[in-house]
Amino acid sequence: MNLFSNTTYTDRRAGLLRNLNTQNDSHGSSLILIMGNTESPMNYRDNIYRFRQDSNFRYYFGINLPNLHAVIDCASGETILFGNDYSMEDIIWVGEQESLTSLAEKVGIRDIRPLNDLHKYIKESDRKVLFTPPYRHDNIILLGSLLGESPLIVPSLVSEDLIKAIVAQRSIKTEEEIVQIEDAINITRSMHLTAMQSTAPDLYEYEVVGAIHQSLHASHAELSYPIIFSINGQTLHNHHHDNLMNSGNLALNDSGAENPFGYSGDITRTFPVNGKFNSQQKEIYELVLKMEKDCIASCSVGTPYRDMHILANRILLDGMKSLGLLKGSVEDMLMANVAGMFMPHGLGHMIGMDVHDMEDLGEQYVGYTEDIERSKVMGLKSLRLAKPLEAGFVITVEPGIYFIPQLIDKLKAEKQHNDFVNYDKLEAYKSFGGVRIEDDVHITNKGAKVLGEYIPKEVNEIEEIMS
Ligand SMILES: [Mn+2]
Repeated sequence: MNLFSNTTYTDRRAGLLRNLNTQNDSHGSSLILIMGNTESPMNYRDNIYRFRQDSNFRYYFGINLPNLHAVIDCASGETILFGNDYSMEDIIWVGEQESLTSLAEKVGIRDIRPLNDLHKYIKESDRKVLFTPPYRHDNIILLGSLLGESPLIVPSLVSEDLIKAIVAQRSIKTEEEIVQIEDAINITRSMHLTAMQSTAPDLYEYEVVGAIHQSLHASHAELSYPIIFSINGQTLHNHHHDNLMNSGNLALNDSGAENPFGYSGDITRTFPVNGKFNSQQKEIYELVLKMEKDCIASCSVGTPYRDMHILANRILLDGMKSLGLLKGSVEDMLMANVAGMFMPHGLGHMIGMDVHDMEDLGEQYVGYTEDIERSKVMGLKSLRLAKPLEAGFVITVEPGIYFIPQLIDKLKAEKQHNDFVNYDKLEAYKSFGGVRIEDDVHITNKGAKVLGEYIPKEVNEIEEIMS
């Protein structure tokens, strides 16, 4: 099993208790319950999906196995791991497994108790139980039974102080985490180079997706999210791969690996199916590339990420004005949110063990503070990270420009943005698709650093790889 040293886990747990006391010093007698994930059946009990451990559980307790739960006693600082060793029946069917005692020792835990003792322990201790938002139904039901509450109200009983304490800690990546994230990005890089080299006219998208999977699994990695690979890049989360690719199409590949330590990469590249950008594609591509590079260069400690999203919008508006697709003052267009029509998603998000890091804890805790109000306009409303950047954050920077024919037709019919949009000229872009370029960036006191080995993104570099 891929584990950091036991001091990593004991230090993380001690840090969590310190953070929790900073939130609220009345938690001295509480219990922190962190639930691991169970196996998920696909179509009958023994036919299961790939097991994915809960990220909070893996962060604090390391063990990447199902059916484990852990309690940290805020008073004593001690951890109890609840779980069962394999029975002979288990060994017959799925083989031998390292003992829980041995695994627990590697993550600095000495107190291991049978899974069935969890109920009794919670009941008899009669102390306040702090837990994070459950997102799997089996854990919601288990929590209901542990707390003696209806599963329906369990999600409303989560501890905001615990959420804030975890977010504060997991947001700042340590050096050994950066090593793992870079490993995930380097595997992701091979997926992207493979995709560029296997794309050609008259192939189906799924044939390239198959090659991406091959490259991923050959590195003993798993997907950090379902692959987006499509000639319809204007559909933001397009998980269908059944189109025949034609010369003249752009292909958008947004895919990433989760490495054996459980850290994620999230990269997007867009390239021409026939290996050569036409002039229309090149103009829009170069504009998105400028948005990406300028935003990365402007990221620094203390800069609100919301400002970076607005910078991307400003470059988009200025560039599309130069191409004759927009008209009028860029400041007026910013005020009228014309950019949301062409980039309806946010500029980026935190990344770490989860591709959208810690979103199980609530996006508002990860990306916002109490005094940053969430926008309601297209684009900005989808910004997952708005708050000022801190040293140690790892974030994605992923601007895009999309021509969504249905949206263009709707806004045109409603005469929206008539003062700014040259709808006649846009007609020639309605089958363009979309361009997105995404890298994963480490914020340090020296500025922003793109993590991982370089993944080609200049026009000439992509054309060279595909030639
Ligand atoms: Mn992303």
